[in-house]
Amino acid sequence: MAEIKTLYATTLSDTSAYGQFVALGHLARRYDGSHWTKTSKKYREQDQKQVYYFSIEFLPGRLLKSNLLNLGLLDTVRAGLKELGLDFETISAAEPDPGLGNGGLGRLAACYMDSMASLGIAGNGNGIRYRYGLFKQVFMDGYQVELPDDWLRNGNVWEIRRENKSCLVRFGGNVWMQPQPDGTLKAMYENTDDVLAVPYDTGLVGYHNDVTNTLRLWSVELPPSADTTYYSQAQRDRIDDITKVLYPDDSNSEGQALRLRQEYFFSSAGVQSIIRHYGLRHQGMKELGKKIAIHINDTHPTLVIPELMRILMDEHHCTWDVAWELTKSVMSYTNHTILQEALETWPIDMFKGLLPRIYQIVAEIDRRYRLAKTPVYGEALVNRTAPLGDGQVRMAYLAVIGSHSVNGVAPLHTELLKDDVLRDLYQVYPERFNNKTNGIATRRWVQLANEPLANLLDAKIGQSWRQQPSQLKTLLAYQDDPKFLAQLTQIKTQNKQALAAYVKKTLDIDLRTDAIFDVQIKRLHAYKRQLLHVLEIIREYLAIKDHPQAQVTPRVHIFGAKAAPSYHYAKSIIKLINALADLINHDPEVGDQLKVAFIPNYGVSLGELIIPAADISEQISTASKEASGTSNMKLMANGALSLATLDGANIDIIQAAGNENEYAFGLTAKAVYGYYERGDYHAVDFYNSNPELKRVLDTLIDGTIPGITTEGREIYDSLLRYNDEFFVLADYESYTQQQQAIGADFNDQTTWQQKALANIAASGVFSADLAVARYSDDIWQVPHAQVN
Ligand code: H2P
Repeated sequence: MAEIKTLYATTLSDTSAYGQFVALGHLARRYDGSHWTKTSKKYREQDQKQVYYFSIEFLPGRLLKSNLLNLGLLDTVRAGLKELGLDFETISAAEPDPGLGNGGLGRLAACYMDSMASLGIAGNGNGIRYRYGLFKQVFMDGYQVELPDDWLRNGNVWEIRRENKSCLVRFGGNVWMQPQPDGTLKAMYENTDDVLAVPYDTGLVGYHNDVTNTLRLWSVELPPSADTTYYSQAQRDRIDDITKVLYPDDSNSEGQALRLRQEYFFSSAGVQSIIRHYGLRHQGMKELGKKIAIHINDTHPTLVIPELMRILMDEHHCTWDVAWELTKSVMSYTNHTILQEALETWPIDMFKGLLPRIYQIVAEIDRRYRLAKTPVYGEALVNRTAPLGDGQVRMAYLAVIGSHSVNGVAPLHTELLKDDVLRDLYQVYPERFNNKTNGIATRRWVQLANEPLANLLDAKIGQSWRQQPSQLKTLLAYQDDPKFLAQLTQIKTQNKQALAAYVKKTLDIDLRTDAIFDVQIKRLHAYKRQLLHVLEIIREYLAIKDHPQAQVTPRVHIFGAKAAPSYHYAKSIIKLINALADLINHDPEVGDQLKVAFIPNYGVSLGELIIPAADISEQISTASKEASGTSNMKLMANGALSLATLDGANIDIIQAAGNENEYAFGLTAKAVYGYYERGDYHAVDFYNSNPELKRVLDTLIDGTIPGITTEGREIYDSLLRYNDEFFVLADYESYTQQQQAIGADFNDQTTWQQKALANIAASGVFSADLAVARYSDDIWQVPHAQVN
């Protein structure tokens, strides 16, 4: 391989897997580079409307394999390497997996970027190039310990530093408006803290269509003035901090200010670069709404609204009214959660100090909103919904007021936005609200992650499903084909073997591949209720201890989850799961009937290993709390059956695949709201009236599970003393009943695989390509390749 010689002046056999990966990465880039240039040229020549997707998180996963797949080179490269005696999978696994996100939000952004490129949409990602990814999770004595994720240590083959496209971002100082001879006002600044935003671009390769789009991530550096001005180490560190880590701890005001700086940093740099690019081809700003769409993914990038206003007014001399109409026509906003904690607000004093000009603009948006809406909707509603209120800047409200479209991510979630969380704003702007149910990139989650399944599908229904996901439903014709069902079992077993080997290697636990692989993979959060799953494991454990001779269907409970570093309760749950795993996995009486594997450091790459091996997909959030969920879709597409509450997109999954093919249970959102309204939820009543539940809960504090004295008590108290905020106990009975049904049904593999098949067949509905096509038609108004 010439590539290796050029790069390392060494031979293949002397090169590490990482070195081989870098060489292959360069090779892929060489192929893709011409597409990238051609794509930009084509967009420019055709003056195609650009979509800019702003997100504080992007979780693209490893890119080598997906780029090769999309370029149509995967099989060739694999075969070529084999001839050289090299294993592609080993090389591909040497690529660092960029952890530039936390969970569903960042992964959704990555899936949508992939779909935009694959549908030929001029889509651009805009985010932050974090120096360190989300922490690396290890367990020590069962506790989560966070280690830095130094993902850029050896450089990054995919990115290109574009120093010539850097721009300054301004913080602090004083600002005033100076009248000009021509009657306009000019914003004047003094004593500002400027930083340099430097873009790093990564090509995003479309599927078999010669399109390569751009993900632009911004990194902070000292401004050019640092060449002639002294910056102390403390000042340098303060600047470096802006793009150092994702979600700095915001439990104190310094951390909060840092997050605000991060958010303005990438919003401002992104908008500046958009306007500069637009200005290359257009005179004046008139066409902006026709040529640009800016998407605000969750509230973090909301400051793109006042930033665009600033640039239009201060730098392009638009009047307020013109700038405001343009801004609204360009902006759209997706809300991703109804949890109060995620509706960001900033103390006005902090905001004003850090972003004085932006504050003036937000204050003017606020003043005009109040002026226009008070006569129509009354003072009370306007006070509740204005961008400024209670001493805070309210980002979600600003996002709604400054956009032409606001969407939720599943039908139930959108209804809850309208009825509850954003109810007042829905009165004011009913026409802006719409639903866009989430979707997943089937390319990554089936074609790459589960190649045996993808090949079987090709053989059975042809390859068109790879581009037209609705074709998957033609699989239903094989529901009574015993040979096909047996092949599904065989593939699942093969995938379970791969996962079992990994678990053996990392955790030294032996898993039976004929056991039910019962999987819960997502952020560790009280509303996602990993705790409910834990109670079932304790129940199963006690049942085996009571009747060691009884026949049970063997089970493996698999978890993957990180807890936010300052989220104490979530960390206690991790400790509980690990302590329980320790007890069960080492109990000779339990043997291989029951195992618990908490796989550390969950992320995209581990997802690719776990999801194809799952039989059961645990989607057990308290109804109304999970906006959509996307692991539910990935697991379904790989033939797992959902054990699910009627929450988020679970409802749509159950509807698409058929209730008989899933295990639904628990309170409805309406029932949850009923408890809130009446105020009559008494967790302790469930404890007192259900002896089995009482016994299960008591194990948290009676020493049955060693090593959890404090955590056990804390969790027990959260349920009984503090009345179980997320209704775990209310759903215990219906959940454990469904778990027992699963145990019985799994023994009939033919019926089970028929259900798995129904899930795979229905999963096309949840393709990101279809979701992105809906965003394009309804919100961004951009053309795209046909998909159905
Ligand atoms: C969030 C929501 C999910 C949703 C996802 C993408 C914030 O992701 O909670 O319900 O599917 O956005 O819209 P997560 O919890 O995985 O961090």
